[in-house]
Amino acid sequence: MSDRREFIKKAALGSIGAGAALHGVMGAKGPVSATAQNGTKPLIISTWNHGLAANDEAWQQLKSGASALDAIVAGVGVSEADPKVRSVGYGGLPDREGKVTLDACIMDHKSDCGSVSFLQGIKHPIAVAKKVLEDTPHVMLTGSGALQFALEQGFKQENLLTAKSEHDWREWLKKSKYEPVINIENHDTISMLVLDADGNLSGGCTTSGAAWKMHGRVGDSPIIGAGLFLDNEVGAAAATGLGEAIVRTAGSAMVVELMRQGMSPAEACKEIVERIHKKHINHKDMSYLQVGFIAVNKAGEYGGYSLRSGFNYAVTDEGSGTRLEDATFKMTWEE
Ligand code: SD4
Repeated sequence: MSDRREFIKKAALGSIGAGAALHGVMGAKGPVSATAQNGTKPLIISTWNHGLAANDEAWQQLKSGASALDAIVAGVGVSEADPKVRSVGYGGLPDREGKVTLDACIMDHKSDCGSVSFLQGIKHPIAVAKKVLEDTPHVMLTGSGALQFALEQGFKQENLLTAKSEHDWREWLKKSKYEPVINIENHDTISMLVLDADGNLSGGCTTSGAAWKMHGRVGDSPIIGAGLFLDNEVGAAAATGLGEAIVRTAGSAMVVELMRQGMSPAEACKEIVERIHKKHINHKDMSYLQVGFIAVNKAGEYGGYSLRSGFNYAVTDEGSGTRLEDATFKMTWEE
């Protein structure tokens, strides 16, 4: 049987028994009253509404027999190439020196991972991260070393600062005030989690990071355990939001550990958001703090939760296709 037919057969089997999807109280403030879950395989979940196009591409790739990692690279690659997505890849908002610097990582079901950080001039950092995973003895390459590796691998160096992003940077320069309000100006890091037809987990994450950051700043997104983590025995989690807060708390790794202890994906995301909130109540970052997590477990249950309102994620499965779901959140921006 061809890979493609095998995939379709497994996908069809996976959808049997999905039954009534128990979706949580989405877009609502307060506790997670029901676990968002579906239970089908394969399943793709990614952050923010540009995850819709990314999921569709990744889904098509899976359907044509691509590996989960190739599906992730192609899927989040749609956001990386889209200049309208202002916090990923080409067209991403630059740092305070007008440089677009990119962070990305990828991880597979064997816990192999690859990551690039502070990479400039390469439109698809997620593809370079995959090369780090496959073709080096390392997990992470950064800055000029990551660029050198990318060029050696045949990636093309190009200018990623669009006229629009340059214009916005010049406007920002007039005041040069750093206000990293992730949910308003900066909300587009794409993190994608895949549960494939075989029940294996993988994930990827790619971003131009917080706009107007200091030159050289690296966020959570390329850091395994912070922006992305998975354990194929348990589940996968990924983050968006203020990277500093996610790194301080090893956010995604903690979500996975809570799922290991029996929490549902939605409960685990909520617990870690609560923890991050508690640790930041008197912190200088609190006034603009936003963090959000998505998670999926081995059974195909998934969920998401954010500190503040406005976070959503795209979900794709066989039974319901691709849709956008609003995450439950703890508080509004006014609180
Ligand atoms: C960062 N976590 O570099 C990224 C930004 C982000 O939604 O996720 N924005 O801090």
